[in-house]
Amino acid sequence: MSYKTEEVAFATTPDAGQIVGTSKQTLKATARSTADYRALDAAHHLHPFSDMGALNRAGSRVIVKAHGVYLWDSDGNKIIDAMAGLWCVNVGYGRKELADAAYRQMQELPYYNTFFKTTHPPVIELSALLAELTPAQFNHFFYCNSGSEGNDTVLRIVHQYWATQRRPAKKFVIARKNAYHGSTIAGGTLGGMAYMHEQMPSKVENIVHIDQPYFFGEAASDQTPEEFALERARQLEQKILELGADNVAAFIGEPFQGAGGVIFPAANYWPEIQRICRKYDVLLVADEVIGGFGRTGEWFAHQYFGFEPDLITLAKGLTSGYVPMGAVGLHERVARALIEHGEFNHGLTYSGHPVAAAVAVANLKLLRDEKIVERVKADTGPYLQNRLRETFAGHPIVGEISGAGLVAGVQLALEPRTRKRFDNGGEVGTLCRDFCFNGNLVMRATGDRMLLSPPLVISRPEIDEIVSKAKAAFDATARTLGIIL
Ligand code: PXG
Repeated sequence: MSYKTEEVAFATTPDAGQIVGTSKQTLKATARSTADYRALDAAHHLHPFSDMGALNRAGSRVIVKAHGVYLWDSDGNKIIDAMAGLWCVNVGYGRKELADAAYRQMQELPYYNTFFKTTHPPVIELSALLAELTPAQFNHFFYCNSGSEGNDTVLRIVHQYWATQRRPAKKFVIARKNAYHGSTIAGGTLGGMAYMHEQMPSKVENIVHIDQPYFFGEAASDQTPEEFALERARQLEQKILELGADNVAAFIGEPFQGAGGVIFPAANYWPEIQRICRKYDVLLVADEVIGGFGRTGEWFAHQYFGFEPDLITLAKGLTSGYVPMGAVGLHERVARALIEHGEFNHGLTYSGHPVAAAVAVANLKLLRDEKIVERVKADTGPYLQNRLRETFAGHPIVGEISGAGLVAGVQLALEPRTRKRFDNGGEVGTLCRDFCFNGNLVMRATGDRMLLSPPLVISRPEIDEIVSKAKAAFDATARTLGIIL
């Protein structure tokens, strides 16, 4: 079908009639044909992290509508979204409560700043609610518009904290290779993606990296996951000693690496990291941009791994992606130091934006009052993890499955038993990702790992649909590689 008129009868597409369950639902959304959209997109839009030449030749998929865990494209295809957008649509698409909150707030007070001795009800409500939902030591929150800005803010807070302690020499921040902390200059520098560093001749000073706890890819063949995790955690201690503990301000890590491949360290990793940070008086920062707000079945991923950070970076699930917002939560002792020592020279026009804050409040109340996180922990999380492990047990190109709650990484491998990886792993991942997409399933590939992170409201039958579509895509990938099933 083509969309040439202002008003489009979506019901002409068989599946689309199910969007709201009515037979003649009309949508204003798509006024152009897919071909016209693609041509205009290619002519005027630069996409993030994309090879634009190749993308423009192939043409983008135009997403026009979403509801629950499903997306619809401009050709009327119904696609199941196993990535919750980009790890963010925790309450699922189409929640009217969030739209209503934005509408009401835009009419009441669409914008006001919080710079010059002013505040407003939405940011007050949000801060109080975050204090209630986060562990007890977090009582203060600073706002921004994204996870990247959140990590920029973390750096500013860390340096200010040590200045207030009269220890300005503590300025090095230790992060990890293959971490993702955003794409501002500071976020990109903190992150450990080599391909991003290559395109950033200007980096932030005093940031160094240690190795990641990626057992499948980097452990020696005779190491247990726990031995390997301990070895990688102890690199932090070595790095601190090398730099001098008096010069080290903070360590930052994602509790599990998200974009880096859903890499879950063994259970002894984070307690050891915490022990080292405490021993050398180094602030511990958990980047909860993906792990926060229920992904692992706990409200925050650091609770799943059992450690207590001094700072947490929040974004994505904070608003379920309905509007942009990020935040940093400060441990009471860090907050106190900032509060008691004069001005903190940092802020953004939209820090604590009233509409974003109102949407965040509505979103967090849904997560809390509908017991969505509890359901992930007790029901849908274990169900997804079990279904994946049963379905792919013994699959000839699946090396390991990592994850908890509603986040998982599936490792592609040439020889699963010996952990031998494909020489062209990135291409195999892309192939598998394309098979998923062609089967109307969105999964993400990071190199040779296939990632899932569906909306937290997903049901068991929808999980079954994802797993069976993923199986078909993995089988097709193996067949294309000439591997016998
Ligand atoms: N920290 C973490 C852990 C993230 O995953 C950011 C910070 C930055 O957030 P903003 O809002 O500035 O993008 C992220 C973002 C992917 C993908 O392809 C992942 C992210 C963003 C875009 C794509 O997996 N994570």
